[in-house]
Amino acid sequence: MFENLSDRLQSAMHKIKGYGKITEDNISEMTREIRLALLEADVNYQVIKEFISSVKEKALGEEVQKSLKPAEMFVKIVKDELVDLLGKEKSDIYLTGNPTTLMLVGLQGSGKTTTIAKLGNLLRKKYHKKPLFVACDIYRPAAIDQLKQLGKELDIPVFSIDDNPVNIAIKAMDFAKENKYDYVLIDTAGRLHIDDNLMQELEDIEKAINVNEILLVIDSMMGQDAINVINGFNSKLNLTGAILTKLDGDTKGGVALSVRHLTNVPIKFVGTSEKLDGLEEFFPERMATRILGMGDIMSIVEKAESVIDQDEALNAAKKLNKGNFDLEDFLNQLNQIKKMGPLENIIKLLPGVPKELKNAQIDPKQMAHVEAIIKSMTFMERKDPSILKASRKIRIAKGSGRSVEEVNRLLKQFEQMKVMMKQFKNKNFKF
Ligand SMILES: Nc1nc2c(ncn2[C@@H]2O[C@H](COP(=O)(O)OP(=O)(O)O)[C@@H](O)[C@H]2O)c(=O)[nH]1
Ligand SMILES: [Mg+2]
Repeated sequence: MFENLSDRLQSAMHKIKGYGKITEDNISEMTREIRLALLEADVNYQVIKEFISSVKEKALGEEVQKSLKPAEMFVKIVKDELVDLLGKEKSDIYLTGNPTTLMLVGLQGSGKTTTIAKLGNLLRKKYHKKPLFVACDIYRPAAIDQLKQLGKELDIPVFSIDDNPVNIAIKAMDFAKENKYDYVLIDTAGRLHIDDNLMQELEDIEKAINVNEILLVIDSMMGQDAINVINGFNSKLNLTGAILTKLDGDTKGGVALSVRHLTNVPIKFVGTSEKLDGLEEFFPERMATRILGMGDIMSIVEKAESVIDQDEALNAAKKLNKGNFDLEDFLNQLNQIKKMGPLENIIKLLPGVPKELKNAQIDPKQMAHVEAIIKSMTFMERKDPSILKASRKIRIAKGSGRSVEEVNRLLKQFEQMKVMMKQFKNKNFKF
């Protein structure tokens, strides 16, 4: 995410740490580098100008000059300004309607339909809502099919009837109330450009029913044009927020960093993959720390919480503590980690990880091999690997399609891990 911007800002921040004290000269040098980084990231010119002047003013302030750690102070100023630029506080989604109604709008291909599905998934999982999808993009039959397909995958019903979008929305609301759905998500039609007919249709839906949120979906690859699109939609509809999609692609970051400042529409969610769990709530603070390479532990913790079975994790921790963690437990833990998605995505969020490692592709096959080896063991062998003698190892190697060396390596690593855990324990680490 925003790799180039991130690299450039981080190398600028790194440089300043080499300076003993902060002078006007090196502030100028730093801000020049930051300015270039933002320009390259396609951040709006006006936004850059204000950002830089604000950083400069604060850096020249007395507090920094007198500080014992001026470099840290400078980094903090940049971070705080970034947080401000991204919207300062998290902007929550409306949850307390009865039912709550949300409409997604945006250009064609921006990701509305996919995001409806992701939102339904998230609202149900995190906020225990009972969502209903409404198909108001009636012009392309494929669009309705796409929503139905996604609804089927998630087991979330799709309200779809043969009528005009306004009537569909009205009848969907009645249906939701009768059937006690507490979150209505309306998928709307898009066009390639802002178009009067479409705007009129969206306005008519807004007037006909009580909509709590109108969220504009924007493709983050779009570049500066996105600002015109947002202003166009915002002038006709009461937008309550924006969702930036495709942040997993090689978007430079300009839109994300310019939107809030130029339009005052808060970013509420970001799309981070094509999959149905690829939607995150947007936290300005976390995004800023991520961009500056300070890591984003909170996002890892949250991701872990959403996919990891708490009881199982606790159980494993207890076993580790007692020293009787076996290969069966190890296999369970591997499966839990797998649920968090590709490992390289998690590593990217860790603070202070060197760039080479961040960009390393972790071969999922490696994990699959470990899994295959453990699965080729009998239950007794997993519980007590010490019974594994040569003949058993040969059998396991054959069964898993791996070599005996690999089996040995895994066993050795597992023993080392146990020793390490014991050391933690002796140091009174609490799990
Ligand atoms: N990589 C990635 N692809 C996305 C994301 N959101 C949507 N897409 C893809 O963008 C394309 C258009 O999405 P769709 O929901 O049909 O857009 P709509 O025309 O606005 O309804 C589809 O291929 C989606 O899979 C995202 O966050 N990341
Ligand atoms: Mg669509």
